[in-house]
Amino acid sequence: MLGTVEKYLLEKIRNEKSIHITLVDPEKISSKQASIVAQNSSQSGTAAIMIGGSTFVSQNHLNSVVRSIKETVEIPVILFPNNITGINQNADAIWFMSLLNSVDPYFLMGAQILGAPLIKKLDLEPISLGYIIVGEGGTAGIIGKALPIPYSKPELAVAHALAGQYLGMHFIYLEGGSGTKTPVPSKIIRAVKNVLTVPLIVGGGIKNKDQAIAAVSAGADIIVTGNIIERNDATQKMSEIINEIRGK
Ligand code: 1GP
Repeated sequence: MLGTVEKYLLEKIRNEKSIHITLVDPEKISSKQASIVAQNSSQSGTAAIMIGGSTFVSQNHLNSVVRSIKETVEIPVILFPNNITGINQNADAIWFMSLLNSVDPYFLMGAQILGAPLIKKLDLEPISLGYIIVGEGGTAGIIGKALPIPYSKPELAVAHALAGQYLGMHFIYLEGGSGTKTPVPSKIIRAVKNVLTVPLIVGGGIKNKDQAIAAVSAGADIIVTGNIIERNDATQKMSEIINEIRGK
């Protein structure tokens, strides 16, 4: 049976075609700043808040970031963990993810086995996700010991995405790496979208509406932006992105 947050995301995609999620990296932000970002993002029309980064953050700090966001906004808060330390009881859901192109079994199934009992105990909603690192891959690629798929090899991205779908994953995420100069190219998004029956998430390096439109026009159902929240004109940029992708 699907959980509440997953149903909400699927329904939103059905109604709006493509949606936006804001990623908050707890390493880079105080809990007060996090609640302001969440408030602004929510007012701009983002569908949910994802919380996670690529390296370790104190669990006390993670806890206060999640709590202050939950106290501020109504939209779902979904954990985006890089390890079992990214689990927190105050969120609504967690991307239960496997890094499909990692060479380290820990990131394929090890952390998941360690974390699953705690997720059950905390009654967090797990949302199954196949995570694939493409292009430069950024810090996530290094920490996750991934063999990033070059942008020149869309067929390899397709093979990974299909494998995730055939294993029963409910969402597939093409990750270009946070802050990457070149977001995931349309060619790769289109090729992957062509074979998928589950929603496709695309993130990494999306900084403006043109890049967002390119991603959704190529088939992204969800785009994730993180780094732009650090800009002075973040709220305006985010509103532009969200308004542009609606209905595309
Ligand atoms: C990273 O895909 C996300 O996991 C978002 O990337 O920070 O570059 O927006 P940015």
